[in-house]
Amino acid sequence: MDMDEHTKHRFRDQPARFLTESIEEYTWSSPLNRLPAFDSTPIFETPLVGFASDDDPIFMEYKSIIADFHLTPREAMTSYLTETLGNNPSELRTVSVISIVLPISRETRLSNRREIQGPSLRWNHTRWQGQEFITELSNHIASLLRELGQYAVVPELAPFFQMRELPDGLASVWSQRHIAYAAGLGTVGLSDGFITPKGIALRCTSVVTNLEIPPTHRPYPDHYSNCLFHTTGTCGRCIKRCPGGAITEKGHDKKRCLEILITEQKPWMEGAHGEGYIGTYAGCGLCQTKVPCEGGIPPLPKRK
Ligand code: B12
Repeated sequence: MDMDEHTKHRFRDQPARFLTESIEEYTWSSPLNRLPAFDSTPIFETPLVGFASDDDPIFMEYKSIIADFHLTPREAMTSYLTETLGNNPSELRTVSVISIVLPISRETRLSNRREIQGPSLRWNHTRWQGQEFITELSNHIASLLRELGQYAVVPELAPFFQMRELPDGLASVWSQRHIAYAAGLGTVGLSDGFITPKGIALRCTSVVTNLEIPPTHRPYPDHYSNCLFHTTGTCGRCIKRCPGGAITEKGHDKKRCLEILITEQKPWMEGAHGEGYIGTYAGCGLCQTKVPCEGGIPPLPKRK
């Protein structure tokens, strides 16, 4: 890519705006953000973009909220510099994280609303083809930052990314929802899903860079405030939507959820629900559709 002076100037002047626009433009124009089996209609709508700084104490708090192995943005960048580039990380002054939420298209949400036991074909294609697009988008933003003279790494695609087994189920060294919360993009809900102004039906990614970017304000009073069940004690619609009882008033049972995804929805992959399902599992997502938080933050009638 040949960077003209105007582009460099826009980047230096307003990095948050420049990056947000670059992410939006790539999402609107990439052929990978399209479902070939559904008339090439878009997979994701306009993304939400937020920024957080490694200086934010929340990243150290995640070491007790999640586990000690959860990486701070600085640790992710240091691993990248030493393992991938063989550089001395002492020169790192600032580390920021760019968090990107990709809302699933309305048509796909509508198709999944009609389902009661496993995902619609559109949702299944979104799970796998959507993730391919997310990989491309993440790599594109990291390359753009490198072209502009920064270091950049996509933690989920880096060699240091790992999944670990905790007593209550799987956890990764880089949790996208926790990163998105830090970057002010939303809060979690009873189902564990991340609820943003564009809803809970989404996928997300993030990029770490040594660029200084003003952090996004976190407008939410706490990490559950977008969930009706947590704020008013009402709702709980996701409890009823789960086809295998993995969600209760106590929250989300990850081990049970995994069993439903891998074992109980296996017939979907074998044609029980029609032809054309792709990937290694069908993808479910029923708790993210036909719920009040599906496409936005539900209005809160009254607080507990
Ligand atoms: C492991 C994993 C799973 C496991 C376990 C899920 C889990 N809860 O961890 C299984 C296989 C069961 C699973 C299932 C699904 N997954 Co999954 N999964 C992941 C993965 C790879 C890692 C998650 C992780 O590390 N979690 C760490 C643990 C500790 O976090 P947690 O349990 O969710 O954390 C809860 C508590 O810590 C609590 N909490 C307590 N105190 C505090 C304090 C603060 C400040 C905060 C913020 C939170 C918090 O809130 C959190 C709720 O999210 C991520 C990708 C990634 N790298 O993040 C995708 C991801 C979480 N999955 C996703 C999706 C879409 C799904 C499915 C719908 C299936 C599908 N179609 O792909 C289902 C539904 C899951 C559900 N209801 O949450 C999306 C999330 C979308 C969303 N709206 O939230 C992600 C981010 C993938 C992506 N690239 O977009 N998944």
